[in-house]
Amino acid sequence: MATFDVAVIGLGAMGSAALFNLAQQGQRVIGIEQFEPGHDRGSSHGESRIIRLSYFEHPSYVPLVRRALEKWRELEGLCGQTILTVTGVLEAGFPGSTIVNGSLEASRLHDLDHEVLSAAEITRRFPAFKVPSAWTGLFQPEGGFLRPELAIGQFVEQARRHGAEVRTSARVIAVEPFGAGIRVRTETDVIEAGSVIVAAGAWIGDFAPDLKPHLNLTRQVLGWFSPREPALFTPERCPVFLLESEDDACYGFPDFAGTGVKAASHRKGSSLSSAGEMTQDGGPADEAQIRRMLALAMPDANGPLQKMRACIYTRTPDEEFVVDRSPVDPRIILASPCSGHGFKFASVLGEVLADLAVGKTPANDISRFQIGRLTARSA
Ligand code: PYC
Repeated sequence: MATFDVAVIGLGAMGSAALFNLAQQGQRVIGIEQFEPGHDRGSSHGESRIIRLSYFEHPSYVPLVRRALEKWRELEGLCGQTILTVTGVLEAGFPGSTIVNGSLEASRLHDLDHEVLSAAEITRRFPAFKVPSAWTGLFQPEGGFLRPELAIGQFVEQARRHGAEVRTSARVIAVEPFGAGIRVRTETDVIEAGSVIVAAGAWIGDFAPDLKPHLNLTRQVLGWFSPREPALFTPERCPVFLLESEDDACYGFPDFAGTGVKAASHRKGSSLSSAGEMTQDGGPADEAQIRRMLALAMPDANGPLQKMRACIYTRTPDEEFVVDRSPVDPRIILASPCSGHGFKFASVLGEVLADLAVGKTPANDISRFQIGRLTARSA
């Protein structure tokens, strides 16, 4: 039987980052992944992910994103590849937009560089956008996009270089506390560790019975569209965007790889009863949903469809995260449900999870992500 200081279940964004941080600290650590790192069945694929500082969901995320930025740059320094591209982030919406108003509040509270723009100013500045005249926008220059598959691959690679063991195509079937630690059973093996990080994304409910009833898995469709005027949609001229109309919120990316402008709804999605149900294809209704926002606010991006893909959001009722010790056993650390906006934090949450796993108090405040806030509701 193999014995480790820490076992990490799931090598998606959070798990691979935790594995790296633990290995870098010299811990004996193993990472166990049911597929291959960077696979497309969960929540950490699709070529691009947003990083933004003016956090509309709550201003208390801002210090965490700041640390995440530093940690992404650290990973780039180690691997010599570009993982983070700064384009700035444009958020625009109807009067009363929770995205624009929330971002403005976070920007002011944390003294972030930002500009408030009218609809006409948005188009003058970024001609890719032609939003309705009543809309306003907020531009925050420090955000941009991350390359998820590359980032995960590099976390795993760097972890291996620091001595981590990695098992892929290994499905965990049980996580069992015993006197000296936690036993992890895969279909073929038994592994013992002092503590376990469960970063199983959309599969986390299988290992967290207290959490499972509070999670809603949704299938989110992503579309790549060939812009009608490609020159307007390069990363130099078109920032990462979040757009909020009265009935939807969409996000997207400039055409940085010649594969089109990627856009998706952040709100609409279809419920899944399990992660295994997710299929990769999108249908005409998915395409029409995304095109509605492009037609409204970015008409020149509304060109031929290149491809559609899907990913999973693991949503909590308050659309926030869970990063906490398990109520079953404090040596089991749960990290994952991120409600569709977690990827950017992987670099810093990797550090936080490593600290929790070795019994240290994390430098960043994660009290917002306690599991008790969800379980108390049903008590
Ligand atoms: O990760 O910031 C994010 C995000 C916003 C909408 C979808 N993802």
